[in-house]
Amino acid sequence: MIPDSWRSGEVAVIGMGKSGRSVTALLRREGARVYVSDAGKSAALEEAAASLRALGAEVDVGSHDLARIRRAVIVVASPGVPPTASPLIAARQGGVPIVGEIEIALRFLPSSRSIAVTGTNGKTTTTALIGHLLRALGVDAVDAGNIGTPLAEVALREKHPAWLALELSSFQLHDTPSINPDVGVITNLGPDHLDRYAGPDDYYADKALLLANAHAGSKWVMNGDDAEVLALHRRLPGTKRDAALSGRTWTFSLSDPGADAWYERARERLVVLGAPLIPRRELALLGDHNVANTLAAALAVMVGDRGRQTPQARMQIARAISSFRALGHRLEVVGESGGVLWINDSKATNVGSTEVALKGMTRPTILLLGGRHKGEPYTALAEPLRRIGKKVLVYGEAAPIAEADLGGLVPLERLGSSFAEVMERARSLAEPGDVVLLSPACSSYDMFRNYEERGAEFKRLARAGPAPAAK
Ligand code: UMA
Ligand code: ADP
Repeated sequence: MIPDSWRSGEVAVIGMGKSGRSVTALLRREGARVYVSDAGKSAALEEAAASLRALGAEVDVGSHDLARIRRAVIVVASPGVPPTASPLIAARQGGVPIVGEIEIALRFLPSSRSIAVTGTNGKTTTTALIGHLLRALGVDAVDAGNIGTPLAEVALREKHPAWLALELSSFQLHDTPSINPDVGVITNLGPDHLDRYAGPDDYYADKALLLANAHAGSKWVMNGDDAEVLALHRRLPGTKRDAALSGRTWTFSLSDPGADAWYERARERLVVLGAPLIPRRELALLGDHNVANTLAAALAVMVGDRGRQTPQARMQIARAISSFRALGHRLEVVGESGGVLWINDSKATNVGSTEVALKGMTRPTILLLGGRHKGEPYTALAEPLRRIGKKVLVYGEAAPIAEADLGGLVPLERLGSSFAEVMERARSLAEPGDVVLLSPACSSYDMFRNYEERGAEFKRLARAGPAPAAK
């Protein structure tokens, strides 16, 4: 499973998060010598270090031994470690190849077929839907990758699944040179992660790597409404123009009857591969963007195997779509109290996803916007906010930038970095009939461990109600 050259020295794993831990365990199981290091310092990392040492790995917590990394036979980078981080600079200086955890894990999963999903927004929802539909059809399928279960963890299992629903971020694609899915899906593209990339084109270039190994048997599902996705697809050598070289492509669209899967709005139904699949009302997810995610997922599952296009399979797929529920932190309705509706969209970590959330709002909305700035301007939010925004509360590190972009265009108030204070202010402004929407367009890392913690805190405070008045 691993080349002999890797056994001639040490494999250096950078980062001891989920992916670093699983890939270390996998490499140790194969008998490779592994040095794993993490720049962070915490009790959780110490605990992880102890369990990896027990597997025979050598571990550093709190620093990376750069000289040792420079001498490694291969470096395995965690997706959250940027190429400018010192251990990756050291690896490049030493001429050491850098790969990601997915690249290693794929070597151990030769018999698992895959539907791989990338894009700026909707990856997790689409991946979860694909896994759900496959399982409903009786296929032995597992969801993995950026969705949360490292692929190396799946590779460590005794039994490997027949199919993978594999979510891939741009960071993961950057270091997965042999990615070669049976079906590849791109949900949409918009600027994101500009704190890591020099510009949107560099970010899109990593997304394009999904198609890097396109061949005659490849199957692609592309967003036919997204000019950037179509441009990316066209730019690739051989793709689309020569199916004999690059495989076949299917498109989904929210309006185009010429697409392979489309939303027939006039009759409020999803049409896939020439026949109606399911009425819109049977889909329990809010917003047009989720119709697009569902079209993409159904199409990917159906083109993956002709047996999934029979009338019986279509019925099973439709039934499974109607039983799929929204994932947490994605336009998740927390509840209504005193006529005020609280919605947790903590996973909206870029401007595009917040724009989509605002477009879906039908009541005066108090928007909680802020966190760690990722480099995109917030100006695209002015138009939907003018339509539905009652007030924008900007907070956290991004507050001054958001205020500079949106102040004067929409009613806005700048707050500090206390989330409790932000929630208190939202509550005092909200009147019956309003919505309080956490759709922050930023990452959470300035104030929380991750978006899940931010969303959980929003839900807790939303449900806690006003603090009892002091006696
Ligand atoms: N670290 C170093 N040195 C550095 C920088 C970081 O040691 O120079 C360490 C940190 O101290 C930390 C570790 O690296 O302990 C973190 O690694 P990581 O951020 O790659 O986290 P993992 O736990 O391995 O999780 C990763 C993905 N994280 C990121 O891409 C940031 C998870 O996606 C993914 O679910 C998991 O692998 C399994 O595949 C999360 C994510 O936020 C959900 N993804 C981004 C997104 O969706 O926008 C791309
Ligand atoms: P990702 O894994 O790409 O981050 P998620 O499914 O986790 O995608 O959703 C992240 C955020 O983007 C949520 O706020 C969600 O409401 C929004 N979203 C989901 N699908 C789409 C889409 N197709 N287009 C735009 N925004 C979307």
